[in-house]
Amino acid sequence: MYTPTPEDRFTFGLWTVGWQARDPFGDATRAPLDPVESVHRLAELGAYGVTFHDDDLLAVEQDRTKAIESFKKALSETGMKVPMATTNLFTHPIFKDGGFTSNDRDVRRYALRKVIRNIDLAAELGATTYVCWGGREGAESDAAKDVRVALDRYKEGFDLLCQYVIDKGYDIRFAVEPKPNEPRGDILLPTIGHALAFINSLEHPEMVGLNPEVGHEQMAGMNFVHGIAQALWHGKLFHLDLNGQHGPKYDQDLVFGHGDVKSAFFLVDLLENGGYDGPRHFDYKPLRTEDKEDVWESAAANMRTYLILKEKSKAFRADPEVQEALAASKLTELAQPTLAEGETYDDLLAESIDVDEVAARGFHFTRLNQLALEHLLGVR
Ligand code: GLT
Ligand code: MN
Ligand code: MN
Ligand code: MN
Repeated sequence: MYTPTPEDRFTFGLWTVGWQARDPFGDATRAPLDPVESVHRLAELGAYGVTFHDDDLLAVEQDRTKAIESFKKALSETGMKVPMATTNLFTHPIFKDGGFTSNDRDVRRYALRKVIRNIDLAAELGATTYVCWGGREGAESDAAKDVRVALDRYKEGFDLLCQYVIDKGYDIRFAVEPKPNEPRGDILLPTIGHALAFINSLEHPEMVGLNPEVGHEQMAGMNFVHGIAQALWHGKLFHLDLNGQHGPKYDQDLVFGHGDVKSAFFLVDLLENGGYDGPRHFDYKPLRTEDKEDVWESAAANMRTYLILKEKSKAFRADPEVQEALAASKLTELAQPTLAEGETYDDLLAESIDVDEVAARGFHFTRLNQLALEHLLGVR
């Protein structure tokens, strides 16, 4: 029942299962993983596809041409798709002050070349979303970065890349992935809201949207479900990174649902009913404590959890008591425009109400919340 199939459109970054678990305090606990093996194992588990950074393909084979050939072969043997690709602008020391916004102009020019080269490959593999996570775009000191000027360079980068995609005739849109901090002390475009505002100042705002990640918004103390809802409202939810996080601390990248499970429930409910039709993409890290078989257990756990929550969301919505509680909490009334068709502010101004009577009305949100919790806990 909770067995994933390609129709569920679950996708994984090659860097997730392939993470060797090197952290700031300790060495790798797992050997490098061949992308070919990842494609096969994920396909066996029922995934729809994989996503990759340019450098992920070189995990075990250093020759780019050969690496791409064997990756393509694995894709055609399994039927796995590549809906999204991205660039590694953070591992190599050259990116220590960022890629698009490094103070060093040579670095910025190199970063753009690196992205363009991988966009060609992304297009060739059929990817329609190109993610830009600017993890190194930022600073540790406010003296070290003129943010206004850095945003000029950020915009220049996106404008150039959009023009490249247009000129090549590629069917690709960009998705900005916000994150508040880590690895930089402060990262530019730290939240969904900052990124949405930035996108509006670009030459081709219609070609740029968002790739929000659960943990990144929660690190900033944000409500991820609200952020996703607003991104959908703006037509900007191009893609997303599902994982788990326990509140504002370092980026945990836990298995989906292994952090704030109640938020995960409402997120799945929103994705399934809110008009998102893109891939359900996992960006998590198998725990550093795990061995090479546990990695696949954790990959499967992401998908299984999503499917369980999807079932829970259906049952929640179908429950007559929930429907009654939703109406009692006036969710249907919120969907009604505040002014009726043809009404003006004159009609509004002419009206008077019994303020004390209206103020005394309860919204009964506790009952609704408890019903959701009981569905989630499996007692209803
Ligand atoms: C990196 C980062 C992720 C981004 C990836 C895309 S790479 O692992 O932590 O959140 O989504 O560049
Ligand atoms: Mn991510
Ligand atoms: Mn993360
Ligand atoms: Mn990550």
